[in-house]
Amino acid sequence: MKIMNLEKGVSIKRTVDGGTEMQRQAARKIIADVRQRGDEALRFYTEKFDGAAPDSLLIKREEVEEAYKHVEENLVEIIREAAGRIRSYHEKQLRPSWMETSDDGTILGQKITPLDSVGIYVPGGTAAYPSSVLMNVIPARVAGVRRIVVISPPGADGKLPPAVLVAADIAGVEEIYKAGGAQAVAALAYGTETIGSVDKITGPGNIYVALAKREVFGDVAIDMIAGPSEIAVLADDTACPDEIAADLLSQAEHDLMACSVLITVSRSLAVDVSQEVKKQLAVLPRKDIAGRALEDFGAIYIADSMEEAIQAVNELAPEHLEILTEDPIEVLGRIRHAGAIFLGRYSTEPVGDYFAGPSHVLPTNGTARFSSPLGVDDFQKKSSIIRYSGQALKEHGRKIAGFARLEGLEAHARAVETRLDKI
Ligand code: HSO
Ligand code: ZN
Repeated sequence: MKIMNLEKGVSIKRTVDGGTEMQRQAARKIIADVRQRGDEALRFYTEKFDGAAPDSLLIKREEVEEAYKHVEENLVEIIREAAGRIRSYHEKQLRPSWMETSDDGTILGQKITPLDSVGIYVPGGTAAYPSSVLMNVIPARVAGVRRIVVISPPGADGKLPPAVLVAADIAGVEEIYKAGGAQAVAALAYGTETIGSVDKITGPGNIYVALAKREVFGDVAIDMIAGPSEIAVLADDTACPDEIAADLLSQAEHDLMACSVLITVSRSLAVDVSQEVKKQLAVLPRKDIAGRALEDFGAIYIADSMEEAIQAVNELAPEHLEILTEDPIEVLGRIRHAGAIFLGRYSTEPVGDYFAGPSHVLPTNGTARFSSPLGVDDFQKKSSIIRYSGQALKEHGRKIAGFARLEGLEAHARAVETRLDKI
């Protein structure tokens, strides 16, 4: 990995793939076709892009039962335990509706209602992660969403990976469909004969899924458009180079465009980590992906002071931040922007990917400056509650009518005044 002095902050070329005009048009065409021809179009594109012609778009209960036979029992147990931890974490995010009564009888409040239905897109191929099924479905379930649909492209054998089916079942999903790409997003957004439309679509996917999500946004809600994984490690000379190298590689193996950086105040640590990365990369099964990602988007920065290092982290606003310094809690107070923050050497990033409890669906590409991890809030919405008493309207009615006339809205003013006359 290249070692650089952190002089004027971090400079990582973040390429957000907005797709080409041709790809955008292709996504639009598929969406229009699914809107028009429904299931028939879904089957057509599934055969064309996934090479499979599933007999049924809906996964039958027997297929789920069968899937359990293909996942080792102890792994099923691990998925269950992870699900339990993710559930307990998200239960802490639940907020009650509230109402407050003032002395004059005014009641103000906020009513929280779960979304009626959500569709969770699960990518296919080597990116079909059962952990991501849990990390999307469980926050939605805890939020109280009644209908949760999972949709994922089948392999050429017409099937979904057994571990994905098992994870969906453990998370309590009863509706799973085989379809992928823009066609799956269109089906979720507008519905087909088989698939009922949903109110919100979440989950990562390839460029066509991302483009389709942008396209249907407004008719349905979507979550964030997630970019490739990122990790920033902030370390001083108390950290272990082999552990940092392993953590940088853990995210680099995700994607050719994954971004792993170390920011440190110790030159000797920088050199040691760079050597360790080389050593560990050589024996990694996904060394081609991780190696390219590190070369193109990885870097080790040496800062003059912890102050400067922290400023660089805040500029980067990384998806994952590991703080490996003598006193991580003290540093934590100075971090403003990061999706998930891991404190100390035993909190290696994969602990969060699989098990600790927070969702691993996190803001990427610097969007941690203004957005948050996926959570219960993403699957609920709020209604404001207003109840004015006669006494309250009597006291404030003239002011309200005055405000309305300031805007030239006479009917607004009169709506208030018809009542005022009767109090
Ligand atoms: N680190 C990824 C999530 C993931 N890791 C899934 C392993 N499986 C999110 O940035
Ligand atoms: Zn990961």
